[in-house]
Amino acid sequence: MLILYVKTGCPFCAKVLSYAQAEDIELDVRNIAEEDNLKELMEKGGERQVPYLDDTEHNMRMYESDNIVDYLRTHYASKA
Ligand SMILES: N[C@@H](CCC(=O)N[C@@H](CS)C(=O)NCC(=O)O)C(=O)O
Repeated sequence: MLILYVKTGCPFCAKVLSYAQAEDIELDVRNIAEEDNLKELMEKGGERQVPYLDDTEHNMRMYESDNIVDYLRTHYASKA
């Protein structure tokens, strides 16, 4: 499962979301406006910063929108 932590109005989150949508990559999007999601993010990453990706299947977690887009492109984008 690909979990993406985001915040409303965050342009870096929007960039990742827009890339994933264009490539038909399914994300479980969790907004840190919800306390439980913020708590999860802090437990996993230790910093209050979004976007943050948790690829549960491959045990890979990361901050930084450019790195997230690169990761999605390399591992999940359609090669067609
Ligand atoms: N260089 C980072 C910048 C991320 C960033 O600045 N995120 C802001 C929201 S747009 C953030 O998490 N701020 C902390 C907060 O809103 O609590 C990236 O490209 O992902």
